Amino acid sequence: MSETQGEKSQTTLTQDQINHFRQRGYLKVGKVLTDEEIEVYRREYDHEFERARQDGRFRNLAIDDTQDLQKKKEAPKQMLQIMQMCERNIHFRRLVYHDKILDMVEDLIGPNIQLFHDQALFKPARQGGAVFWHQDNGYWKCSPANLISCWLTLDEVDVSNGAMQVIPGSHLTPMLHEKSESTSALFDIESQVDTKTAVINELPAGGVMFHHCQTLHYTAPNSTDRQRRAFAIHFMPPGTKSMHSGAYLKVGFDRPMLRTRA
Ligand SMILES: O=C(O)CCC(=O)C(=O)O
Repeated sequence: MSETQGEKSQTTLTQDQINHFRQRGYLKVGKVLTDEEIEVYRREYDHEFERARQDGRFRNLAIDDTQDLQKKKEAPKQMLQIMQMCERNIHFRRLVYHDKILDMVEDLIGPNIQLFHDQALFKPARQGGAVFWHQDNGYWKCSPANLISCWLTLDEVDVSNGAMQVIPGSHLTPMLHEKSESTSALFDIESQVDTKTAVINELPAGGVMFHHCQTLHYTAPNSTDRQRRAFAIHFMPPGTKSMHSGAYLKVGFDRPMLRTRA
């Protein structure tokens, strides 16, 4: 865990990777965590979900399709979320300060990095629900829109258990997010974007990808026998403000500085 001072002498990402992120709004990096780290984070993640089941500190983001499922005799979908894992667990607190991750974030948003928030996003085997297409900043309404998210996997992910899908270049156009007539999702992508252009980011366990806060992204239901444990860290340059009045997501803008270089 470190607050770093002084110049970073060279970039961690290659210039091609940085350009890829700037032009397409996402970057798949691959495995970053060591096997030892994966083992620790899996154990702590499972422990926190067990604890959250008891104290009710998690949400199910899956659209409530209970009635349809009852007809189909299926169990209700679950897209389980624990916000601010870094405040519940010392290991996840360390993870938001992970040097290798912050080095890459620095290459993408600059040397002063503040935490916006973090969340565990768990799709249980077979029952894992979708996260519908959205731009994060459609909800956050932050300005300037220069936040980035690091999406970390604790299990191998592919299209069938909820790998992240993105629309390349969509970060260049902010879109209105409001309740659509035709679907239960908040954003009616089909009327605005050709989803055939989506890129599926398969990753191994311990893998990392980044997306810009305006990149359209989606994760499919988990239809496999494998669970899909993911963790997202949302970073912002200091000075970021939200157009929401008061604190959004119960997080203010007085969040910890994770790295500063004067
Ligand atoms: O983990 C997921 O399924 C969705 C994650 C997501 O939407 C995000 O990190 O912004």
